[in-house]
Amino acid sequence: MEQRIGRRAAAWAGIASAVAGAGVGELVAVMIAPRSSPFASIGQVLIDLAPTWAKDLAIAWFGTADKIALLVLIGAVMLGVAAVAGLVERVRPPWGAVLAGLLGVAGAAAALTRANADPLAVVPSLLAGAIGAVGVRLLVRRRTSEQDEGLSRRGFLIASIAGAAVGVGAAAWSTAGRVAESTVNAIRAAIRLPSARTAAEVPEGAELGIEGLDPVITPNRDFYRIDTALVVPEIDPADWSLRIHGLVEREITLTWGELLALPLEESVTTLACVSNQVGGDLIGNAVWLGYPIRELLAEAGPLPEADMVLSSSHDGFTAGTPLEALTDERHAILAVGMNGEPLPLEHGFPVRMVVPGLYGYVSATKWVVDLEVTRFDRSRAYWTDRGWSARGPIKLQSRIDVPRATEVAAGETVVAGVAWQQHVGVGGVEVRVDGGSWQRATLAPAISDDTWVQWSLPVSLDPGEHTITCRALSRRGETQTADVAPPAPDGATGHHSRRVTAM
Ligand SMILES: Nc1nc2c(c(=O)[nH]1)N[C@H]1C(S)=C(S)[C@@H](COP(=O)(O)O)O[C@H]1N2
Ligand SMILES: [Mo]
Repeated sequence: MEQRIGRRAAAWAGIASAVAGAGVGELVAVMIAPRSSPFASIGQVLIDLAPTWAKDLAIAWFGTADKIALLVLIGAVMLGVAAVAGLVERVRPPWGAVLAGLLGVAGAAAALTRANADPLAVVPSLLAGAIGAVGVRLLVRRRTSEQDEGLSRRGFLIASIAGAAVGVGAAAWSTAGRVAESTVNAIRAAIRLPSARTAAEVPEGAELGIEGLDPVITPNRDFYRIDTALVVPEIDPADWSLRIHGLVEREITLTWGELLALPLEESVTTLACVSNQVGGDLIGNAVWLGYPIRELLAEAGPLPEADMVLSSSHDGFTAGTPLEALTDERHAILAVGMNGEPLPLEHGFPVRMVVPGLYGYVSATKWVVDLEVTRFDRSRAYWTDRGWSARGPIKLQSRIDVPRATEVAAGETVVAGVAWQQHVGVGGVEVRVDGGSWQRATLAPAISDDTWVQWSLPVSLDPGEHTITCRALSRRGETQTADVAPPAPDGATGHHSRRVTAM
């Protein structure tokens, strides 16, 4: 007599098969290339397809843990589909197996869409799909009653294999990046950056030294990281080159060796992300070592009709920067160093762009390999294609860092924070307690108009609840707007406030 296995057993069979497939897929990805990982490939495509609201939500909910959240989501969806595959296989074989196999095909297709993808990148996902499909097929086979025992033994065996596979796969996933990174990291560690002219004097007093206030120069390890790269690109500088082409008189190709031989200069620029919420921490300030993009463009000779430079990264991200911002006198550079070291891998090693005054999404391309001189009405960049504004000048903003605690001692307390509008400069900061009048804070000496400045003000708080608010004044004489706007499409506005209880 023939009978079907139970529904629950079928769903579990689907899940066990998919888990085994995914585990093996991840393991094989380690051997081929970390970026060929089924999870990384699908995750990367989802990142690139995600609408603006979804990306905003992810950053708002998970901050810089948004990538982990995405991987968890993909895992959950995969398990759901796998369970469905098991259920389908139970009633309509072999369609469940086909569905399981399609998961692998989806991963393979995703892997192929990546910039600079190797054809071998399809292997981990196809293998994962094949294992999933065969697993579902074998596990959900109709059984006859005398095979009952056999089934449960077989089920136990396959579940164990699946468990082992996922364990190995997870370990592989976590070491994959590290193994590949360690090779490039070793190369990076051996690099001796040339000494440079400096436009990076930090004036006496720029660092107020107030506990809880973000330091005026952000250490690399604390520097915010925002990008669409699920797996950090690992680029051997020996393989790196930059091509400058498009609307130019002469095409230029620059190698790592040629770049390092140019007279590099140090400059200090504060980078800010357009996704930063009012009061948020997607901003940091570093001493960058690099070469002016202006000089390279002058050599290439942009044609008169050009008004934009589309920069591309090794992993396919693009940014559209106004040509003017790259040819005027500001320190728009191809950066190779960050706070005295080669760029950290996650901040764009070996070469990235840094452009004072513009949000990162239109200017700060990491792992940059290509500059196409073009026009705004001809080319669109990664985020402009997703509804963000084509030009992204940084808005006037200020943030309260201190007091950090929500409870403070009544009486005199110091309020301190940072204020910025890169390439315009900050002229002042004002602070208000509750509905009181605006009081002028003390500004620390600015490094330059391209960096944030620290500010502080002692205020007196009666016992009870208070709201402390700050606003910046620009060097152009503008006052930071109180109008509340979300990050999309061109940067958040509004005043930052902190609620504290004085006891
Ligand atoms: N290749 C690449 N470069 C990129 C991005 C990216 O997604 N990919 N994101 C940009 C954005 S949105 C910002 S805010 C800055 C952040 O630079 P950081 O991670 O070094 O702080 O990098 C920019 N450069
Ligand atoms: Mo950003």
